[in-house]
Amino acid sequence: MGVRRLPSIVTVKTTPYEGQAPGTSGLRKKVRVFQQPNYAENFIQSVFDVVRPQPGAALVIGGDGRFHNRAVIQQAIRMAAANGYARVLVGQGGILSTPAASHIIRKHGASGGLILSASHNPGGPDEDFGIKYNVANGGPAPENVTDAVLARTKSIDRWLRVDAPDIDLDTIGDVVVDGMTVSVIDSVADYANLMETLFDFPAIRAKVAAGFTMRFDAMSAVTGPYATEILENRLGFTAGTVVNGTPLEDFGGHHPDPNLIHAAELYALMMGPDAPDIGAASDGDGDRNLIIGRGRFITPSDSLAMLAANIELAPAYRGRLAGIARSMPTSAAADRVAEALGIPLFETPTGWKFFGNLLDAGKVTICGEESAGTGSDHVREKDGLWAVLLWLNILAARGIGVDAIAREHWARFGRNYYARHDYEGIEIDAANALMAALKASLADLPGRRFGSLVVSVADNFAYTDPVDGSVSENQGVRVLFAGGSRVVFRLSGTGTQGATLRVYLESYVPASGEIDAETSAMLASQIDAAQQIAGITRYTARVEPDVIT
Ligand code: VG1
Ligand code: CO
Repeated sequence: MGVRRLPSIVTVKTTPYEGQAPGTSGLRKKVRVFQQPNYAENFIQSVFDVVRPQPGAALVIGGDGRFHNRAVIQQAIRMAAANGYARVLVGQGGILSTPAASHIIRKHGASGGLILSASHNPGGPDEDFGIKYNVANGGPAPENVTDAVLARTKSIDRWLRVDAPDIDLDTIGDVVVDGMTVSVIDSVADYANLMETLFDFPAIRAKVAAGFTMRFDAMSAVTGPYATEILENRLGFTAGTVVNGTPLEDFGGHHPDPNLIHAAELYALMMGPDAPDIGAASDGDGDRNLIIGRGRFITPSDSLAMLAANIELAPAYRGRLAGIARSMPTSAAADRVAEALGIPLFETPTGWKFFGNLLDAGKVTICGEESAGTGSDHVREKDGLWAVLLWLNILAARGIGVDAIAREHWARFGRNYYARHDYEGIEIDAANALMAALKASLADLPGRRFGSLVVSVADNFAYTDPVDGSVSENQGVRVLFAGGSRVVFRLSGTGTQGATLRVYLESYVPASGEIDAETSAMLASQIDAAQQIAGITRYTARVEPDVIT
């Protein structure tokens, strides 16, 4: 890398914008907000002012290809050159999936990365954009960094750029921008190679050759090229297995959110007579996954538990499952696996950044969230295709289908019936009032009865990181009932319009109980209790949730 000549720095005067707090996963706002003069620049400069790149430092830049991606990337390159980076690695076309970006940061020893994505939020001129900073381990910046960035956004008075034209983002190779090298890289090959080191590709290929079928819905988002290369080119699934495989700036007008509502077509196929053996989908930036077997939807919480229970069937994980981590609202299905295997289980706040220290310290090998995120220590982000490939590896090794894996799992560990109810776009004041009242009532809840349920514990979840001792408070309200069921309430930190109340519902049935029932029926008393405890309709005037996942 070496020392580079001093760039011709242009200092641009600016004033702070309100509300540039990085949420659960970076700063997310409407595109129109990001298009205001200096808006993206203020945030990126605040990141650079906090992380202060050392001489020789490299920065990875890539996004999910949504509208406004290229404009921000070009500007970020000029800013990186002015802020002392020696090298920028950028995905071809400005595109990198979030897990691929994490891999590139690690592989090239970069000091960090800017990921331009609003993930599962819709894209287009009137929709959402986002910027997230990842640190040198490849994972989302921890809270001490995001707190410092927020503080900096409140006092920022200038940002720096060099005077340089846009670069050609579509041609692979190196260019020099005022002394800084910009490498446009093909991230698909690197990522696909990494996957080949983790899983038994020959076994999966043999199963595909023997007639195993799949549909993968890339939702017109970033995963298309990765999925086509891995599933069709390397594993031999027939052409057309990957649908909606071309990344579009507006995701074809859809929410690139892989759940039963936004991937309804895939769900219908999987429940119908022509279902392939497995259906899967990924989100805007490629870090989430949806798994549906023929006639069997696997909840993300169950998927984490089932993958953990079988992960040692994959070559790279043989004999080394150290521990499991899940976010607090994720069901306790994984806890039962950890208990049975005699390994630790960590319960973290929502957001992948809380898994980073556990993964770095080797305390856990697999992590997951109820919101369709699963991943391992191969990168420091959740990874949609990774989860799909682990399922394929397990199916190939076990020689049974998705539904059989699920039934066998529940028959051994019992079943955690689970659903999340989202109330979207509610008034921020109403949402805050609901949460405040809920927190004020916590002390009185234990011992109270709601229908058939009796509260055993009620608290506002706080987490002490076992590695660095940092404390994160106010991470969601938990109400635990006797017998292992619970409701959890928290406000979303990724929305861009009003507030979103998330209500997480769970009931546990032991292996000897009713493990083949309808989820909604098994959660009816928890739903009633949640209404009574939080007064959802009273505060929000909503009778039904907008989205049930
Ligand atoms: C949501 C999910 C959370 C996930 C986050 C980022 O956050 O609940 O589990 O880590 O999105 O995922 P919130 O604060 O809205 O509940 V992604 O794929 O949008 O980067
Ligand atoms: Co995502």
